[in-house]
Amino acid sequence: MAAPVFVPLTTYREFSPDEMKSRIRTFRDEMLRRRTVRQFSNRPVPGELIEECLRVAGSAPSGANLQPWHFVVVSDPDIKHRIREAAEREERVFYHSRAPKEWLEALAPLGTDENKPYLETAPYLIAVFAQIFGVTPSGQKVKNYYVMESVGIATGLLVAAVHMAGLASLTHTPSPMGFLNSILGRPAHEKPFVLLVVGYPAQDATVPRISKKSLDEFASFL
Ligand code: IYR
Repeated sequence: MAAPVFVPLTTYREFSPDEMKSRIRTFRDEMLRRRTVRQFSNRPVPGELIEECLRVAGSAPSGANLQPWHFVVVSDPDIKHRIREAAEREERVFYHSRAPKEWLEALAPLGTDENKPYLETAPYLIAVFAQIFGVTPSGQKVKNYYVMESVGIATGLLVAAVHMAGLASLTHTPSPMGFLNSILGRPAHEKPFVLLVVGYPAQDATVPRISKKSLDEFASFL
């Protein structure tokens, strides 16, 4: 059993109450401008920006700090084409037979359908995988904990980072997503979590007129 090693907390920064308010309001305003986008430009994005965004995602807290995630960054046009073909194949079945009427009704305000051209237009697709268990270099299985919670937090940080970098994203979840393992060569113990489409929005991009719940609708204070 590894004994814990403690070091002083040197990274914490305290701010005055005024600074605290101003910082969080700036962040709030920034994040409230974020919109999920479904029309992307093919304008290139520096790969370095994507790497920095992934570093933010990799800072997420995780169960027993096991960091049970893997991100595959796809910019290769052939691979993007294969992902689009496979996703559209699944989505056709979803929209035309698998999805219950209630689900299609919930989606109606978003105007989504089985056509996913952005999977080829956007410069980057980031496939997020959840490692149901880990594997040591010698091939031994290691149990992971709170995998979905951990990967969800990392993905949330990634979405925020992409927005802060001045890019747009779409959290896409073709269902089922098993095809991502075969196309991207990931092992069976990694479960596809989300496919994040990243790039500049198309110049004429539109977004559905939807709103977010107000604080009193989604929080209670006791
Ligand atoms: N995966 C489908 C359907 C879809 C489902 C949900 I829940 C959404 O918030 C949006 C879409 C698609 O990508 O079209």
